[in-house]
Amino acid sequence: ERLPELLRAMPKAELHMHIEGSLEPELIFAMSQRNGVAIPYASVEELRQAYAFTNLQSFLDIYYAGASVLITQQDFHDMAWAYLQKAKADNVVHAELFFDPQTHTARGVAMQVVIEGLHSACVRAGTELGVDASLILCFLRHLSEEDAFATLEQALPFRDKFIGVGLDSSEVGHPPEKFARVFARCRELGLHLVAHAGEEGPPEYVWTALDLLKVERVDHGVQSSKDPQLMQRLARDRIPLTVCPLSNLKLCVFPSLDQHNIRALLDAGLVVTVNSDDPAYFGGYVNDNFLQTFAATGLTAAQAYTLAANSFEASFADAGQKKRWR
Ligand code: ES4
Ligand code: ZN
Repeated sequence: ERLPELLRAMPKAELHMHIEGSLEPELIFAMSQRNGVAIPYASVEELRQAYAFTNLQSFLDIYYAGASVLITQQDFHDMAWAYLQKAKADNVVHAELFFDPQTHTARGVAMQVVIEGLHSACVRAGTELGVDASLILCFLRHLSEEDAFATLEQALPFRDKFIGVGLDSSEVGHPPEKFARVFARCRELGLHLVAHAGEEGPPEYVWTALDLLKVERVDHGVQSSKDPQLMQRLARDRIPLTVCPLSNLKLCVFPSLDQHNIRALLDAGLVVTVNSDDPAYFGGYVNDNFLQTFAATGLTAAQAYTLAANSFEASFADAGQKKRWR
């Protein structure tokens, strides 16, 4: 089979993955034991069986429980290093990793432990794997503006160790405008800006992410196809969408992969990319997303090339690096 081999072999950038969502059940159990943190599952198998989701919130409840075993700087390093080795195996040459500091600082884990543990793995990936990796700090949108500002304050001593900020967690009922002032401050600080919008939420949330938060990319954004004017705006301004097909399938955003709208988004001229979101929870890493999506929807080799080129264009790599990729 030539198309699957092309999908596996082609160099690509991964732009939408939550590092806490790469924690495999085996690693959750190992860390639970070495840190003496109890989790309400008796075995790796029992934990994996809990991975049956009906919507975003049903996933987030288990995702935050899994992240509770992360305590030491070594834990954060080991988690990111495990992901970056998988990324290397999938021919990812550039990765931008989301992390959720509030999930950890709320449990008493210091910001320094989180950021330095993750960052050391990113540096190691550059030297040992030739994978260029950087971090994007995400604010949890179900928490307050005040909490987000406090988190930003705690992270600023480590400003050189992350390249941007994002917005994630429960979308419906938490529209982007709650974070307009935090994002304005981050913009002044020269941070890159992204936000989850239009995953489960309406096209309106994509408009406000663009116009009020001034994001450079939209994470998911698949609900945009319900609004023709929004589609025109995304195409005209070449605003990338970081699409995560297996995530959308597992969280029941689409009833099956063959009904995913990725082809319609591509046909409308949008800068679509393919990503894994939470690979340990959604049944696969980035190449699994490519392979299953292409098998289900009949995308072509030309579209594979477009998706890979889009991933580099949409990345926050510097202009010199982008030139070398073209
Ligand atoms: C997430 Cl799939 C998804 N959506 C929103 N927030 C998230 N955090 C981790 N995965
Ligand atoms: Zn996500």
